[in-house]
Amino acid sequence: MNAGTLAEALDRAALDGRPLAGGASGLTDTAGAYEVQSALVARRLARGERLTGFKLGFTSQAKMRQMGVADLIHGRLTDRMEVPDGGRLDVSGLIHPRVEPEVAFLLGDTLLPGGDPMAAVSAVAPALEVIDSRYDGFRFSLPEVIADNTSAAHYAVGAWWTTRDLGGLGVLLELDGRTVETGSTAAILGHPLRALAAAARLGGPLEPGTVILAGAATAAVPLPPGTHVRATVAGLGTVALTTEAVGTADVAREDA
Ligand code: OOG
Ligand code: MG
Repeated sequence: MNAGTLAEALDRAALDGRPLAGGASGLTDTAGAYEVQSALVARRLARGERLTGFKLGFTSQAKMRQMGVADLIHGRLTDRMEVPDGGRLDVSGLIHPRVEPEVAFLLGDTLLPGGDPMAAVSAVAPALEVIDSRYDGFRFSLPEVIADNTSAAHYAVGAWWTTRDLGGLGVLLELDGRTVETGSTAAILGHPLRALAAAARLGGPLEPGTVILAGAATAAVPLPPGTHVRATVAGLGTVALTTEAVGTADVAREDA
């Protein structure tokens, strides 16, 4: 399959909420996989979406273990993926969403490869990422998940702090007030600053205003409709969203 054909298939899968079979892409190299990712993101931009961010994946052992993949990956975020803190997210069109707690950097200056990456950062915040692999059963090879824009689906960012050290902060993920995952920002490459440096190296230059997700500090958990999800990062506070299933026939019938 060429890059354009696979990008179109992944785009369709996301739009229709119907997964593709993993292992069928024939993709074997990461360079080719990032070409597919670019073509996939270009399709979103052609529909009027705007780039808002850059994300890293598999920066923690917990995630690598969960997904059976052992290499750092990166993807792109757009304005359509953004959910306001405390907002509602319709998950009815998603395939099998999962949520994970993260930290986010906001760029005040252009982030360039080399130099002190923190000098480009204007603020940090707690974040939630909702991932939704376009492959059946969340089963994929490393090139396949790269091609799929690293399973990116939605994200929410809490209040921004201009001066906070992100090292070794406790992380909590709650669904409906029940703790489902706990961890530390130290799980993110030892320190989230290393994720920022990786973003500079792999994605730079990145423009001022870009949000960078450093990667999940814990494993991801399934996110059903009708769920209030909240992440807390010690010293940074919380970020939350509530899922709903607006698009389903069941809800439509209830409303009738
Ligand atoms: C890939 C996305 C990984 C993270 O934070 O590690 C990621 C996946 O798990 O499907 O976003
Ligand atoms: Mg993530």
